Amino acid sequence: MTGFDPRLSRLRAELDALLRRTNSPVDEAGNGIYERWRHPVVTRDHVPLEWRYDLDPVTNPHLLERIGVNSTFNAGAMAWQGKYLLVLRMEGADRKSYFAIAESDNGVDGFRFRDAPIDMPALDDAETNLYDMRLTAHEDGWIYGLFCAERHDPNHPDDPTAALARCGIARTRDLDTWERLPDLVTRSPQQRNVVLHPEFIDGRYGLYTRPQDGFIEAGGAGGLSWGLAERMDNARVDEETVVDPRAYHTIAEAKNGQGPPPIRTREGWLHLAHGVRGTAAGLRYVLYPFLTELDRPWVIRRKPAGHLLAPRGDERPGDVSNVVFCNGWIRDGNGDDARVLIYYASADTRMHVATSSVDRLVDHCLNAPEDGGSTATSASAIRQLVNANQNRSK
Ligand code: M1P
Repeated sequence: MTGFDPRLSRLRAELDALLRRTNSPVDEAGNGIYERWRHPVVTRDHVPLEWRYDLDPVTNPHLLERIGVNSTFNAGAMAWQGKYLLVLRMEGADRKSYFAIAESDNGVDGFRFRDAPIDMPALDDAETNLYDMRLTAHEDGWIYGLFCAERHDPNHPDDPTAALARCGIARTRDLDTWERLPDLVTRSPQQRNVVLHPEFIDGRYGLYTRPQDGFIEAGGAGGLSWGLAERMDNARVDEETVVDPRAYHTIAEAKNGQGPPPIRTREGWLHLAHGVRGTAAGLRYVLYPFLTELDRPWVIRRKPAGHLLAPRGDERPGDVSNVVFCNGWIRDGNGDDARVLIYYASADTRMHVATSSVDRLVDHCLNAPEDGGSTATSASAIRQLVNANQNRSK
């Protein structure tokens, strides 16, 4: 279609139809633990035209896209003023990521971006790329955003692939104006995946960390970890202890990290994490839950075997296939039956939602078998279940 006005009308109509499209749970019995929803909730096609096009027919007579969006993924999430809010990792065609907020009235469709991306202050000129924000409404009254702040590794000036990942920290009271705080200091040289616990621990801030030796490889680092900081401005964690270790022949052999901040439940803190293992086709990212003790959120009470959610069907095509990633979920209500909206990205490309409830996720954590560590124990768990079912039907 040529001509400025007809093309603009068509672009507006397509975007409008997408924003009005209703979503529905996928019509299958599923596993009972959660339901996937049919349509992705935010894609690059949801991005406002004003962000991508010069809409002046004098300076852009062919109405060409000037700034491309590659993908919209890995969103932090929270309930905010009656809306369901996502802070998305937006990746431009130039590969730089930035943060932008999209909001919905019901959490499953109709996500609309605010007028412009977040104006996040930079710490210095060397900071190159910010992404994967975890939002924590902390009991100190601030809303914190913790994210990866990446820069070229100055120790390897001749290697354009050498990168350093730190945990960037910003805070806000209104999700509009953000105050940037100094990056988290830890002993580990690479800290890409850090999540703030929502409550004080004896007056200190609890942080789920993921120390790594390299930018991609965990190296000798033990797994999803935990540390305490006295303060969040100039935050420093001197000691990290492993909460959930990486383990041979599990879904988290290569690395694992906390997803969103955990949810307080009657049975303990409910967590969602990502586990990563190597395959012939590259790294595979899946999501798994576990419960930790209420008074000691760094101590696992129970962890079911394997993954809860893994890439499937239409979730596989994209920039990095075989990846689902979650850094945002919303507890929708106070009771044990409260709905939980799990926002997950597929293939580092788009955002989806799956819905569950606190009691279903807790039930899964408490009652699905744990990983026994071998073929024999996995097969034995099934035989026990079969025997129990056979005895029940006698
Ligand atoms: O491509 C999968 C993920 O890779 C990185 O994750 P990690 O920190 O585990 O290495 C990040 O770039 C993440 O955003 C991405 O989804």
